[in-house]
Amino acid sequence: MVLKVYGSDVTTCTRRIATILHELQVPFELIKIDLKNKQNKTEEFKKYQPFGQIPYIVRFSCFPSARLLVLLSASAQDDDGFILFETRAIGRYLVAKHQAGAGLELIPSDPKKHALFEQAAAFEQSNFDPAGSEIGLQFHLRRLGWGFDQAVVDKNMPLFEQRLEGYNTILGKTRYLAGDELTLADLFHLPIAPFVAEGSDVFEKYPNVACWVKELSARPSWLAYKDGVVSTLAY
Ligand SMILES: N[C@@H](CCC(=O)N[C@@H](CS)C(=O)NCC(=O)O)C(=O)O
Repeated sequence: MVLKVYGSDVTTCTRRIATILHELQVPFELIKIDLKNKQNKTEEFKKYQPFGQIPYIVRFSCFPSARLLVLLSASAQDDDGFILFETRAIGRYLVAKHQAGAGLELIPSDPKKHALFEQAAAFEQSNFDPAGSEIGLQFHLRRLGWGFDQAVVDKNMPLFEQRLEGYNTILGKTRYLAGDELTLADLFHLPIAPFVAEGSDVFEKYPNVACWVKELSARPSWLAYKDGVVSTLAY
C-alpha cells in the first residue's frame, strides 16, 4: 500500500483526509487506532504524532516488496517514509503532490487566487471551526450513541451564527469561499458542516450558506465516507 492513514473510521479528522484523498483519487489504507483504549497516548504512537492525536499519514513511494530496492537505488523519492500530521497540513501536501495528476486546481497557482484560497483557509480555521466543530461533534456523538450535551451546542451557537453571517455575505458574491471554483478551503469544512446540518437547521437562516453546504454534502467524496472511513485501494 502506498499511503497509510493512521486514524479512525468514525472521527471527524480522519474523514477530512479521506474526503480529500477521494477528491484526488489517491488510494489509501486506513490503519485503525484504538482511541477508546488510548492507543493514541502510548509512547509508540507519540513517536509519530507527539500530541497523541489522529490522524497522521505515512507515505511510501512504492509497494513494500519493492521498497528496499527503491531505497537502495538512485530513484528513491525524498518523501519515501514521510510522516505528517495536522489535517490541514496533510491536505495541502496531498493536493500539492497529486492535484496536477488528477486534473484539479484545489490550491490555485495564480497569486491572487492563491491568496484568496489562503484567506478562506484561514477563516475556516479561525471563524468556522472553533464553534462549528464543538456543535458538529455533539451531533456526531449523538448519532454514534456516544452521548450528547445540549449545553455545548447552546454555548457555541451564538458565536457560530455570528460567523455564518460573514459566510452568507461571501457566498452571496461567489459560488465558493475563494471564488467561483471549488478549493481545498471549501473541503476543509467537511465533515463539520454536514454534521452541523444533520443536527440543526441553523444553515437555513443563511440561504447562501445552506446552498453551499448542500452542494458540498452531495459531493461523491463526502458521500463515500459519511457513514465511516474505509481503506480505499481503488476508485
Ligand atoms: N488539529 C488537529 C486535530 C487532531 C485531533 O484533535 N484529532 C482528534 C480526533 S478528530 C483526536 O485525536 N482526539 C483524541 C485526543 O486528542 O486525545 C488536526 O486537524 O489534525
